[in-house]
Amino acid sequence: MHDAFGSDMSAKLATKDLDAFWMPFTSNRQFKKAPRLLVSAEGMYFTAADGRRVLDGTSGLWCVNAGHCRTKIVEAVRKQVGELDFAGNFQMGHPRAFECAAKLANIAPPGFDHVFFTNSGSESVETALKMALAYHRARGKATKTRLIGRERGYHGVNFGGTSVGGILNNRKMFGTLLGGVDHIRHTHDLSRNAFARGEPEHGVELADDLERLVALHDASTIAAIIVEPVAGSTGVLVPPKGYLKRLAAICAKHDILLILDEVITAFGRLGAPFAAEYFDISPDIITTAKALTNGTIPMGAVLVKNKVYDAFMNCPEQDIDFFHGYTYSGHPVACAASIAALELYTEEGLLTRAGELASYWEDAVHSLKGLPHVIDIRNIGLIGAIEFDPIPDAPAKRANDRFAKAFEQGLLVRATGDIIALSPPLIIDKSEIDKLIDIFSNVLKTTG
Ligand code: PXG
Repeated sequence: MHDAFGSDMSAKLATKDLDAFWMPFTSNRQFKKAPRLLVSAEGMYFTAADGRRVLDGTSGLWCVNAGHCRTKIVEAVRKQVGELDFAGNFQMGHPRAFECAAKLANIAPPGFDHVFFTNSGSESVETALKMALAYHRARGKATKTRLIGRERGYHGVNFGGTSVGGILNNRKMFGTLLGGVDHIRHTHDLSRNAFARGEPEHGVELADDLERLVALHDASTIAAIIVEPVAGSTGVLVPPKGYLKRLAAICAKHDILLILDEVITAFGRLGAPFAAEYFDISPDIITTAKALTNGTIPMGAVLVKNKVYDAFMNCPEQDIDFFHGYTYSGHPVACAASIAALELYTEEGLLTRAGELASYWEDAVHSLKGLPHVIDIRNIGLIGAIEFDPIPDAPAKRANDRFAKAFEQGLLVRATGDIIALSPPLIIDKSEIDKLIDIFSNVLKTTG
């Protein structure tokens, strides 16, 4: 016997069974009228509640880079939870957290020898922003308190991340947010860059917008800028050629910390372990989460350049050096999952596999050009995006309809605004890429 929530759950779940869960970033009433439920997963596929296999075109939510339910990670979690379920890391410690941090520092870009653990991308962002403020203060530069973000940026949903974020709908309901925050312009420019393959040609000069804010506020008031190397949630905005290097140079010139938010790009999404390496820049702080554990257990990590860490280590030895942390910072089960995931990524060459598939993927995604309502296609690494002309007075409907249709036809994609984003697990092979594109081109041909 299974109750309504058992594993043989059919699509016939009554609306009342779904009522209690207030779902995140969801049109709850619409969803509950026609729920899309996933009940199991393996490798490249989910299984839906009605038994259909659904190709995962989004790595869950940019998480499962090695594919679903990988035995090595599942076993590591099973073992850890029976051995040490919980131990804190405030003035105590357990070996898994140290092991995990060392493993991460080992694959991190040069000069990132220290790791602060969190439980999500949002918490990694808050941690990085607070670190930036405290860093300058610890160096006697206490006037550097301003935080800069970018229009259309997404840095999670807590107050700091929402404040430096630049997506209207994520901000407008929540009052004045943090003070002392400003934003540089975004880089999306269809008039010059539509259908660019990889990094677009035009827009390097948009990095100079940081100079505009320096001229307005003075560098002595600016602590840090946070940007995504490739803006994900807003619909995949690939940075113009040379843009990130120019931004990094302006930061260095003005002693502004560069926080690279790699929550979706870390762990091989672009074909290098970190986007910092892919774009050949050296930020000061890198925020991660998601694929850190292959999505198996919630966890985030902030990778810290040595100069930042060292600035905190000048206080008297008996003093707490950073008044910040979470009960679950470095949770043993999350650490076990992460250690196993990082080993798996290395063993299977997944940290660089996207680079091997990138040109095949690029051709595949751009083959959708010319289909109805497609006004742009973008790609980098194993990321793709298709943008549609919006239906007048019904923003986001075009992409939402295609997302729903794709799910019916056995493919999970992600809709954001009038854009569909694709980010399959890095284990995808060429025949699965063909299948994904096949299903989706059919959806585009048959949806109004
Ligand atoms: N920074 C970036 C760059 C992100 O992409 C976060 C921070 C926040 O992470 P948490 O773990 O707190 O959600 C994110 C999250 C999508 C999508 O469809 C993207 C995210 C989350 C959910 C959906 O693009 N990114």
